[in-house]
Amino acid sequence: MSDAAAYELYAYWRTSATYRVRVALALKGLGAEERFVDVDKGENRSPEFLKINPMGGLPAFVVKDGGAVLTQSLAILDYLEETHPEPALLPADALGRARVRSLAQMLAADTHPLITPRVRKYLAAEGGFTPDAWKSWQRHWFTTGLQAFEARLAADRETGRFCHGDQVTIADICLASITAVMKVFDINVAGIPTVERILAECEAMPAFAAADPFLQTGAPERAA
Ligand SMILES: N[C@@H](CCC(=O)N[C@@H](CS)C(=O)NCC(=O)O)C(=O)O
Repeated sequence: MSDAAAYELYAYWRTSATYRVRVALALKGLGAEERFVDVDKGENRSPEFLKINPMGGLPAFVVKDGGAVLTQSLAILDYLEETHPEPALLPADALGRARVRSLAQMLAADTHPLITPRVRKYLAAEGGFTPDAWKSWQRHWFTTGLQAFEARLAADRETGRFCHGDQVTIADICLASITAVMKVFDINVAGIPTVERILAECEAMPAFAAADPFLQTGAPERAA
């Protein structure tokens, strides 16, 4: 893999947002040196990490030449797309790009933030959430997001082998990033056949397979 020395990626094994960057890097033939930040030990809230990302979220992406720190996975994907346009992860036309970004944000902006550790910790501490209540919460928001995503895919004629035509885009990356973390939490959503068909296409590609959370540094053994 080329360019591994050009970037640093602050990462944790199971993070959905970091998964997106890992897949995009791999699709573009790039790499990054990973810096492990243990979210379960609260290292993302340490003074050192908050200097890197005051939101305390992973990933953070460092462009070593100049030292710029990028946060927000979709902004990092845009940066990679602009600096390494091939293979393109956005369509060539403006309407297509808007559709792909809309699909991506249905999951990255409207679904994923609701199931993050900071929300879990707040609901447990301030809302009296038991582990079972948290599981129901996770299931509810994953289901809401993925069933809406399925409805869009099933209705739109632009849907093809992948979310938009026959090329992988950031919409596929965001989709797979959500279902990868659902597997970690052992959550299934019914009634999403188009999503399942597209995920099978993604998971057959080495870039997606290599980003599997259970293959990352610090991951536990996958449950049998
Ligand atoms: N919108 C951000 C999300 C960042 C984020 O919330 N990352 C999660 C892991 S997937 C995290 O580090 N959470 C820590 C926490 O919630 O305390 C992005 O796309 O990069």
